[in-house]
Amino acid sequence: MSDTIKNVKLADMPAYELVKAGTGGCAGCPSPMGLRIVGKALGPNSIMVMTPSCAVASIGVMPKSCYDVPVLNVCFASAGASAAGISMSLDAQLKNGALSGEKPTVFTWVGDGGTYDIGFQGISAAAERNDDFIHFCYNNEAYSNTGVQRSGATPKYAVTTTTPAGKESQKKNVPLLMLEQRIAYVATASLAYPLDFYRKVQKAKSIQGFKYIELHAPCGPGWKFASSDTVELARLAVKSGAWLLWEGEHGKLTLNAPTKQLAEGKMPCAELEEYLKLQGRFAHIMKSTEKAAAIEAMKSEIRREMDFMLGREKL
Ligand SMILES: Cc1ncc(C[n+]2csc(CCOP(=O)(O)OP(=O)(O)O)c2C)c(N)n1
Ligand SMILES: [Mg+2]
Repeated sequence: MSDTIKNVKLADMPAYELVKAGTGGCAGCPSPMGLRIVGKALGPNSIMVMTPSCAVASIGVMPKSCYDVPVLNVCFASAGASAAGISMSLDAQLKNGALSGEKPTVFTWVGDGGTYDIGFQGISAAAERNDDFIHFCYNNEAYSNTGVQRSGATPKYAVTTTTPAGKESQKKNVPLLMLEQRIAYVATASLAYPLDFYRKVQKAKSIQGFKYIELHAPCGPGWKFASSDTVELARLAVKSGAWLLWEGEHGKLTLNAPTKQLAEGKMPCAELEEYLKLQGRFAHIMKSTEKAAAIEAMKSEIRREMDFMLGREKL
């Protein structure tokens, strides 16, 4: 990693905008916010692959698009295969002279439903083949576009339209699965830490092979919070330990600030309740007689995750 990538500042971010005026996203939608940073890190010489999601539904009406780069909207199951095919085709064209110059960066922009559940097989296969593209999962912890159904990334206790009494099982941890697939680069990111996200995208661009970056993406209509609070929710998730920031290269894990300081006890975690009480999807817990026990259970799960990651970092 070069020092310029390490010491990135806000002023280093290019003016380039991947998301143009006219996005149909909800007010406060985390997807265009995240994509703007992705565009600044990758630049216009990029090709984006999407699966059905809010990011696709808000693209605009044909023949218009709010995205500045070529976009392919493919079916859920084929994101991994489609991005791999495009990347291989570019390699072949560069080799036989049909294309010259720098290879466009191929990346996917897929939701948690598309990543954790419906498209998982194809993404896992691309990771195993070490295909040369970046897979982004913008994780809004539900199938938001179709009315907020639960996904494998929905946290325990959260109300969705298919878990009206609160989800009973724990969420899956796909970034950790990717770490254990020992892919070229894996990272988690947050909208509240844009420089960390930008650096991670730049770093992924500089590495050959399969890269996976998951952005925590609080969804106002889905989680039931005010549209002006998206970044605040993202920040509280990190500060309370509900979302951990880390990166890994070929199985070697590094915890990032402030997660590392929180996990090591060098900085106190924000009260989890501050994060939960802003979200209507946890309102049933906040009003229940089991509130204290549920919050304690969530905190102990966070502690377990932090201890696990601290131990994993030493390997
Ligand atoms: C194979 C298939 N199953 C279901 C759907 C319906 N569908 C369209 S978007 C969507 C939700 C996707 O959720 P996610 O990937 O998390 O993206 P988000 O909507 O949250 O942005 C679903 C289930 C579909 N288009 N194709
Ligand atoms: Mg989603």
